[in-house]
Amino acid sequence: MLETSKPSLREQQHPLIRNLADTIEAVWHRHLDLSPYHLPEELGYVEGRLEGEKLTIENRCYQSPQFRKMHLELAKVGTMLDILHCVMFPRPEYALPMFGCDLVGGRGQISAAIADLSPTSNLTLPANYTAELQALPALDFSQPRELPDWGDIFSEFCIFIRPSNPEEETQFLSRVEGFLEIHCVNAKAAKPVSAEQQAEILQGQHYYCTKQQQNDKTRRVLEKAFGTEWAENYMTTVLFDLPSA
Ligand code: BLA
Repeated sequence: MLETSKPSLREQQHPLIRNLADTIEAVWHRHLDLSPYHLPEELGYVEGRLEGEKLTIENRCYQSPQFRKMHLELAKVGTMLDILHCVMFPRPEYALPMFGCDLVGGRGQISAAIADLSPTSNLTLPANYTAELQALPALDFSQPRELPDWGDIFSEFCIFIRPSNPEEETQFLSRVEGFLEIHCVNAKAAKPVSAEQQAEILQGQHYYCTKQQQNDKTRRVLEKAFGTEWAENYMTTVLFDLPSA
């Protein structure tokens, strides 16, 4: 049975995070044949302390015939920090990009909103993805943000902004929904690839995860609350685990 009750953290999050979490799960349920994906027992729900505030992490994880792991994480640090993190890891037998999304905010304001469909082979997206992503309406955000050095994994369609008003929040939300619709529909139509191509896709996923593990801002939050070793383990086994060959 799939867990259908809403977790408690969601109601306490910034409205954009709450709405995006609901949207992501709605698109997943609409298109994909979901079954549970079991995280290590002790890492589904985690509590720690960061600068005197309670850090709570709530994970939802699914899999489907096309996706090895679909991870939606909500985290909250007292009233300081609200976080949504989501990654869809395709099974390596399909030439599909990685969907990734991160929202970070606090005190009523989202400071970072990022979403992308990132390539896993030759640093280019499949042609049908490129065509469909190009056909989405052009967007104009007033506060674009600059990608960090490790951000070479992201595609030309990556959005990284600080939303500056409710209209921009809505635009961001609908763009993520657009990404997910394109992704789920294409994933369902995807055919398994040759063993040779699988090896290349696995390598692409490895590269993506290795780069994401270099995000010091994520690491620092986790280290401060749970310690260096725990943070390393969490980043490499829960957030960005490398698929086994
Ligand atoms: C940025 N991620 C951040 C920031 C924090 C976190 C505090 C800085 C916010 C800011 O600069 O305004 C923290 N993110 C977390 C934590 C978790 C998390 C603690 O997910 C999990 C528990 N990050 C991802 C994914 C992407 C991503 C999937 O997890 C992209 C698809 C990107 N986050 C991302 C990027 C930055 C960021 C690019 C900016 C990094 C920088 O400016 O150096």
